Amino acid sequence: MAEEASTGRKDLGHLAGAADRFKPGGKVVGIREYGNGNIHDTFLVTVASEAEEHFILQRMNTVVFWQPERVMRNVRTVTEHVRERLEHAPLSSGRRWEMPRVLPAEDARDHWIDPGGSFWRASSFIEAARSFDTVLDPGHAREVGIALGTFHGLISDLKAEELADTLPGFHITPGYLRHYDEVLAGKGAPRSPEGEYCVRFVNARRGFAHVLEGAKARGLLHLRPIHGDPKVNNVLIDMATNQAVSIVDLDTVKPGLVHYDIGDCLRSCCNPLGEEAGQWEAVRFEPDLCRTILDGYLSSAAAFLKEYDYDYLYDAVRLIAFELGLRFFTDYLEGNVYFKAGHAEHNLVRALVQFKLTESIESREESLRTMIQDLR
Ligand code: ADP
Ligand code: GN1
Ligand code: MG
Repeated sequence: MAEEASTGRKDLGHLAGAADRFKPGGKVVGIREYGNGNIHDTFLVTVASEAEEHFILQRMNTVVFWQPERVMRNVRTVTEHVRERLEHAPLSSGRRWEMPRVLPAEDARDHWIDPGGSFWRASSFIEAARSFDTVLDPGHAREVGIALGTFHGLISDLKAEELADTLPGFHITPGYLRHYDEVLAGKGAPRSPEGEYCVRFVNARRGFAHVLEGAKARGLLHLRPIHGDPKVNNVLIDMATNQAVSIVDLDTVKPGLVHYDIGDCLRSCCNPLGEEAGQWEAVRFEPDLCRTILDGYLSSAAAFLKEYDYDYLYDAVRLIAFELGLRFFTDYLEGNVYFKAGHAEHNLVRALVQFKLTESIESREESLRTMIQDLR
């Protein structure tokens, strides 16, 4: 019965039906849940084929991405752009770097909608690589930084008009704050000590929420193509060399501030207990990992960062940790409508983790600013 509990026996047939639509070039011989993403349902499909033994099958979350066809167009644009660039100019480092390919469904479309209305897509599997939910060691941290810098370089010449905005308002912190205020007004303040702590935490940082959008509006920071979601488990590491080989999860690639990406990468990687830490009181930000990641990132990105960009790096990591806590807390108040949640309080605990992380970042402000200054 354990098998039924994990995916559901009825669902297994359903999954095989979806997998069969993507012409895997061989019989599907296995399907299992894969990865720890918070948005889509992701499966690894095994195929009896000599060419490609695996592919990734996803049931897209169309509540979050309510125009999934536009997302698929973007993902194709990005992956094809990077593949063409690499064909003409391979990375000077000579390292392995791969982009997943969008796999066509049998009618040559890039998705299949099942009779129940679920939206399915498939992509090639990056073989002999895996991702981790927390950073393992300084070598891993450096590779994540290198991966983000490499990816920013590879998409730097994508034009804004080539990319649709698949998630309007993504990483616009003042917008999340407005939405939170509406939800709080509608649902009423939570009564638990943890809920009250979160409300106080957000209130104390209202003015800060505008820091990056304000700098953008003043013309100090500029839009560039970004990933949007470069957290540690979206970076794939080659199992033989321990080098980063890919960043997946390309649904949110669009013009934005590189600060959103750098902040997201740091808040994710410099939290050794991880986003899912049960012991949220013990969460802390690890400055040595931060230095190592920035060092890896800057090994390719220093060429395009401007003076003002450095001025806002400290604010970026503080803000994106705060913003994610605010997003989790709002989702808890709303009844877990956005992030997948294992139990009713899951997004509350996730919010507490991010708020503790934000406090830890704030307590290190002076040393982090000095570190960023030294890296210039
Ligand atoms: P979500 O948006 O739910 O996070 P992702 O697209 O990130 O979904 O997929 C979930 C996880 O599956 C990723 O974090 C990664 O570990 C793994 N994954 C996704 N696509 C691939 C791929 N093409 N090759 C290898 N692993 C992948
Ligand atoms: C989601 O899809 P996934 O799990 O890689 C979210 C990110 C959050 C992250 C927190 C589209 O990322 O913004 O930082 O959860 N993605 C979207 O774990 O909202
Ligand atoms: Mg992901």
